[in-house]
Amino acid sequence: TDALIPVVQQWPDDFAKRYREAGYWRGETFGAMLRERAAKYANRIALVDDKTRWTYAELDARADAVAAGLLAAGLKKGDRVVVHLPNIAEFYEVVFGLFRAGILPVYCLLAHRITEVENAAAVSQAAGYIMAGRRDDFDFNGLARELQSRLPAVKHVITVEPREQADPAFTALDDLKADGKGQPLPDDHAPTLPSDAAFLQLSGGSTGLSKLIPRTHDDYIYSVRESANICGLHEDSVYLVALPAAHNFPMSSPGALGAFYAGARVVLSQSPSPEHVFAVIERERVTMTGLVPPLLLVWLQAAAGKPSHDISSLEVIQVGGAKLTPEIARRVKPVLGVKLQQVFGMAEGLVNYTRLDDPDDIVINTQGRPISPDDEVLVVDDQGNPVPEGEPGNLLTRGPYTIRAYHNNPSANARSFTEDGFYRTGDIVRRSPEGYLTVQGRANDHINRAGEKISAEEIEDHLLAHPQVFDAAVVSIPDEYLGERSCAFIIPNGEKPKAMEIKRWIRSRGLAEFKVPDQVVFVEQFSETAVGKISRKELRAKLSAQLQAAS
Ligand code: J2J
Repeated sequence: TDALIPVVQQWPDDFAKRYREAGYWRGETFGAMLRERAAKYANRIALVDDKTRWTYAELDARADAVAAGLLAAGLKKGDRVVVHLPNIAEFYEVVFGLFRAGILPVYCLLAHRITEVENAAAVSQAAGYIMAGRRDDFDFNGLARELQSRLPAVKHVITVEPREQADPAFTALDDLKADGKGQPLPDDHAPTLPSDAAFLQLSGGSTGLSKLIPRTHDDYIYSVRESANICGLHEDSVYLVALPAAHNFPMSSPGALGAFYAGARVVLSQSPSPEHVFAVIERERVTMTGLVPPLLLVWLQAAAGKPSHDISSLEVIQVGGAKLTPEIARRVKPVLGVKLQQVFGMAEGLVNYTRLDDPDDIVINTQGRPISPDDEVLVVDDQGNPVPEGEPGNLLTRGPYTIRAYHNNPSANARSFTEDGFYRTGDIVRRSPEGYLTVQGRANDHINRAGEKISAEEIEDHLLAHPQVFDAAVVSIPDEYLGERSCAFIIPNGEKPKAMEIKRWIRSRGLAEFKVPDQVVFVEQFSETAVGKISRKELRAKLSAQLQAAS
């Protein structure tokens, strides 16, 4: 029913008017955007993976077929479908098909497992789940079966595997498309509005109940279009998706969507490791990609040795998702022979870039400045008062592509947004007089493990469910390679379990592998002072400091 269609908390009228008049919101939609590119670049290659090369015309036609198939299967405009796919061409065929049908993709990371997928499906009230069947390392058919048994509302399970390999319990994408032949598209009778939500993205480090981020066509296309400009994408650019395709960074900063916007070519790699990806770069003459800092380190190592492949087509490497240290930033140009661009972004909106013509000092020492002249950035103390320029403080922001609320989550909204609509990013930054931001740390209890955000509270809750755990605190420990790693402090309940058992326990709870604690430390108590007197947050900080001092 209509009541279930996610309602986007729209920007107040005066803001919306300003954003339109400034030309940020142009009334574009993703479905129409692809149609226009297909008209202009019909026979140019849009998308490449290990087995596929699709032209813009082909991607466009495939998206239509998917849209028609989804509607013929009984899905409706406004429905939500969880998308859980690897870096394969079908990812974009499916996503654009959903956009065209007015159905909202809910993006899960490939690493997510049943618990995260179930949460995303439950909170979004999803009617469908699209996955890639049995892969080398995981059986998504099994996950789909479990999902349907827990949430019967997920009526439609679609697999992108070829028909012959598809589990007969589910609909093969080929069959879905065949069934949709000749069906009209909703554009004919209920066109997608630019102010409609295009999709729901998961907030990084969400606890049990996922925080879902609704992004409208207008606001997201603005960020994508301007990102493509800032990053210098053009028709002859070749953008490599090395990070998980569902993540906001390779999706939109400028990401695959920015590349499509610019009429460029998108190349997908199923692995970001040099052994695999350097060959792809050489073969496809890739010009640009985005990495997280730990991957950059591996690339630097591989390129400093005897490189097995010619990666000289690369012009720009972007690094974001977690803090890049100046020492490593400095090595990028000499070792890889490319320009570095730092990116500090968030799925909720605000994205900062160092500009391609910025001096080295800025590129090495800052995480960039916002996309838009109308991105409002406040750096405030814990009472909400602005700190002196250049001093560290909490980053608050609002603007033409930053959400005003999470989907259907009043308590998270009360915590995460100020009364006048600023998003509390949870990041501690310094701002230079020129408006460049340097990330200093974090105010909230996320662990940023190689760019993957982990909520301490979520892991603690799962640990507390173990019979031999009396209490647990999960903290972030600095890590030379990962940036941060996770450590679980545990007060055993009677007999002490083995650390391996604790890790196995977290896995058995159906969570992504990156959430398994890297380290487990058993303690008799957390603190000499009464535990009740300090907050969880203070406790975590204290435990982390103790462990670092001891090592
Ligand atoms: C330090 N911390 C950073 C950076 C993100 C582009 C790039 C990244 C993301 C992303 C994204 C950082 N230095 N360069 O969505 O479009 C941390 C901050 C931030 C959180 C957001 C994009 N870049 N971070 O990482 O939603 O703590 O988005 O608030 O996953 O990552 O995480 P996420």
